[in-house]
Amino acid sequence: HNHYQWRKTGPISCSASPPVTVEQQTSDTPSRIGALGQVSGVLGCQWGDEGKGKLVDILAKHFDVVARCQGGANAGHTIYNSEGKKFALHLVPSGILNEETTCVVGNGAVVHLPGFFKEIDGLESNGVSCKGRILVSDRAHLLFDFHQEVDGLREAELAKSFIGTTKRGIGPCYSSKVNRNGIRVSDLRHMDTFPQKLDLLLSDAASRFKDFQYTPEMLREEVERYKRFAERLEPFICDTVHFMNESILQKKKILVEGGQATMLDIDFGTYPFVTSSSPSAGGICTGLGIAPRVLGDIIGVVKAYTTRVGSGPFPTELFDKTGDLLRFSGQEFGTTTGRPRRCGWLDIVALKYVCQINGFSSLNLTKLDVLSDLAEIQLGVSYKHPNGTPISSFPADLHVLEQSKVEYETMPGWQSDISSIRNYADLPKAARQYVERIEELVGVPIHYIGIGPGRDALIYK
Ligand code: 2SA
Ligand code: GDP
Ligand code: MG
Repeated sequence: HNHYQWRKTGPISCSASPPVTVEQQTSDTPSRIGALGQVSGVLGCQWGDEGKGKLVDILAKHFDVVARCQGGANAGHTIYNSEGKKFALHLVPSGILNEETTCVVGNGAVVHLPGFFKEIDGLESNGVSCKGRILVSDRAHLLFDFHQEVDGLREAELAKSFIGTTKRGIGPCYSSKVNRNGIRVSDLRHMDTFPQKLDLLLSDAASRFKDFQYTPEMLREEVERYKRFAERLEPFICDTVHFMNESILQKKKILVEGGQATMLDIDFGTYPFVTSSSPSAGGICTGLGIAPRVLGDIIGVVKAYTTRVGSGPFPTELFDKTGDLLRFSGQEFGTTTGRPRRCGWLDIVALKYVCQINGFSSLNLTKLDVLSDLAEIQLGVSYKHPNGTPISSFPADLHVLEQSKVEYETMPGWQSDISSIRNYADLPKAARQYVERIEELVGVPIHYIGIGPGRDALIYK
């Protein structure tokens, strides 16, 4: 069929107009997925690692394009194919396992080319064909090894107040972008001026950090390396703003995959303990060059409890055996760095704030199975100021946040294995009560419930 052939005709050209082919809804498709807006998004509601990758992988077969709009290889999205084989993706969108999907790395993302090629080689050697299926924006900024080194130096300089970054160079690369001396993918087409630009960036870093070693030899080597990368990247480079907008005109279905989450957003997160991009709904438009009015459904992904990796406030954090149990049962270790994740109860105050910012059409509650062993489950429903007054919205002031006391509602647990249940009605009553209480508190329907890491472990509500 046309759609398939378009994908198989070799590297995608940005200027060619592919045929209009919105995938037909098959009989086994829950009608809800078929009805998702032409341009839909999947965004994280907490501090990341909610299971966005899994939902994107599941939805991908109903979309023509899956696009990343922000972040870089700090993201870690773990997905499993139908044979149960595990893949950990970083910059490559989680649509890649669905062979008919075109994957876009948008202008808002930052690209570390050595890491990108390594990721592609890993996928290819595991039987996932990437050729002609990934488009990288010519406007995206390049993240160099030196950005990663600077990330480490900045963290060391912060000493005890370090952010706990992934040390993937994200903050320093976005700093270069905002400083207006960053280097973009399109600059790889001008190797004559590239050395000069890179020299400016490296000299800048050397004058700022005394431990940053910089020699003319380093510049020469890096330029030679990037000449080879430029050649290898050429077939991937695309004016993705044009591609996205043409795809919209051609009625293609587009799914945007968020990295990190709103509580790590540079504007809305627990600043400065945040990432340097906009993982909330606004980032979709700025990171892809598409208009707000084309956005259809935005699905928020929220874990049935909370995790956070890195420093910063976490009001519902557990420091006891229950926290350890969640970490162990939920396998809460960083996909990119392997760091143990901090664990705690679901924070409804933070979730309501995130729902306001993003205007989610529905939620995917994930990892409900991880709570199965607990006799009781707590829901953080409100914060109280140290002076006793209730706090009506999520505070910007980290001092207020740190001093405020969380008030909990206690819900009964279900203490039975729910991982093989596929119908909402078959869930134990206490599990349904938990789901419905969350819906009631935040006012957004939960349409998807995760009860295991596998592709099929999803309940449609
Ligand atoms: P950065 O590296 O500058 O973006 O770090 C700034 C903060 O953002 C957090 N951050 C993340 N939090 C959760 N998951 C992320 N991805 C990986 C994963 C993390 C890992 O999927 O597990 O492997 O450690 C991610 N990326 C950034 C980070 O922890 C800082 O708090
Ligand atoms: P992302 O960054 O939001 O894509 O999430 P990560 O992949 O970093 O972390 C989520 C982890 O939970 C992954 O290891 C997933 O395989 C796993 N996972 C996702 N959904 C579920 C679920 O419903 N139940 C269980 N037990 N694991 C899940
Ligand atoms: Mg992750």
